[in-house]
Amino acid sequence: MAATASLALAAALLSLAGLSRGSPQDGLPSRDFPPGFMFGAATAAFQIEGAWNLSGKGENIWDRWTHQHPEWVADGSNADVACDSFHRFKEDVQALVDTGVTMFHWDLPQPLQDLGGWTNPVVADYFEDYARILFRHFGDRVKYWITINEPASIIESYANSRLGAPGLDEHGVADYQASHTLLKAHAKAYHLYDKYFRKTQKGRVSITLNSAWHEPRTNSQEDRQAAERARQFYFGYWAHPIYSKIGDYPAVMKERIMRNSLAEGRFRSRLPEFSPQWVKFIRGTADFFAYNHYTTRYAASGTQGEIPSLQRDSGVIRSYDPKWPSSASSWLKVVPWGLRKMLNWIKKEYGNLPLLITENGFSDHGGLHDKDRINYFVSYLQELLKAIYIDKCNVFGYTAWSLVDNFEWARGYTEKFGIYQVNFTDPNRARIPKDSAQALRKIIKHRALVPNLLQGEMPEPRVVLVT
Ligand code: GBH
Repeated sequence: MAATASLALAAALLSLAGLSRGSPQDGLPSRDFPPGFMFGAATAAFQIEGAWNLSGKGENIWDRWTHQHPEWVADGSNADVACDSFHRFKEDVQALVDTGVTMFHWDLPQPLQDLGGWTNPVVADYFEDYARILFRHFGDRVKYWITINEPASIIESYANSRLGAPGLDEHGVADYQASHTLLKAHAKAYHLYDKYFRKTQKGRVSITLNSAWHEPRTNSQEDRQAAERARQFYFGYWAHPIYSKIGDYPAVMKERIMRNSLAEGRFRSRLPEFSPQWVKFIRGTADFFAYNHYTTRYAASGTQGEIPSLQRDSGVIRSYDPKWPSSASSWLKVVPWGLRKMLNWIKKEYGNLPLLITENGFSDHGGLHDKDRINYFVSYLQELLKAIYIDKCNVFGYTAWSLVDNFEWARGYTEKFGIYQVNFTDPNRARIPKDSAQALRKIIKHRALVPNLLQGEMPEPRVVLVT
């Protein structure tokens, strides 16, 4: 009796978690990824390389921020050595299943920050020069280019010093100015490629945007409108200038920021304006959609945040459902269905451009038997397959974050995202595959969400997936 009950429980868990092939409850038309679907695992230079002052490398804004303010990093650490990938890159490349190169993942050279960083429009020209060098030297091999990773995250550190480099507290002002230059820089790099490199190198160029899915907190009309405003302020902010038919920042942002700015006694909006020429120059500068997705937040109508700030301008209060399972990162709750909703919203809003998921992953505090991470990948990939087969979202690839445990920005080494463990006290920085690396290897090898990824180590009920 006990045995039957636990078998039944196991079967129920399996089908809840969608881990048994062909289970009718999981709502998946197919567990196979479409032909040509691309898989990968990602990481970022500053987070792994170390060698901060070797080989002619100059100081960047994250070197400065971590050295000047170790107290702003959760464990007082820095990335001077990190995973030492500068010396161990061969191992890491071997571990990579597929790769592209992102040009800029937050490590702006300090001398450019001394000129104002992204608030200074001249930095867009320097970025174009940098892009030219990369296209020239690597363009024969790199076919998928990402200009900038998560501009929405970059500008957070112009608004709140504790979130990262450059560590400014100019919320509602410098963050908006920085966004203007970031969009211009991206567009310049895109046009440069178009004009001089595309014909011979035949690659594709995009920019990685990120946002949580914003779900209305209640079903009231106010909250539903607030959720839509949140989508515009946190995502449309970047996507609308590039992917919409008319270009430019979303109308709701322009209106609300102008209104608040005038009410503060200013003579113009804190959100800079693009000339019609710039609107045209920026619109359409992506050959595919690149998107980082981790989590979901609730959005409710209300006024919160410092005066002035993006949050206050948005008129949205964001929160989590206490029922959503946690990770080691306070902001990262496990809400797989949010991915599917977001992919559908992107499709409705901007058309069904081919889309690459450039990051998706889960943090814990370490350990090789990372069941919760496997659960995260499986449950998000299930929602991805539903988006592909049921909703016809045009997703052509998926990249897991992260290849190796690494320097997690303001969280130091306290939150681990890797599918490979790195021993940070070992001078050799030995890498060991976690269970999640094996699980992903199976998925990629079979190009399918194969069953029994957790077989032999059935999850206790507490790790049952929320679907
Ligand atoms: C990605 O950003 C980054 O691209 C990557 O480098 C990083 O390692 C990975 O996430 C894991 O964190 O402290 O509540 O204000 C994900 C989006 C945006 C999430 C900034 C954390 C700060 C949230 N990130 N956000 S909070």
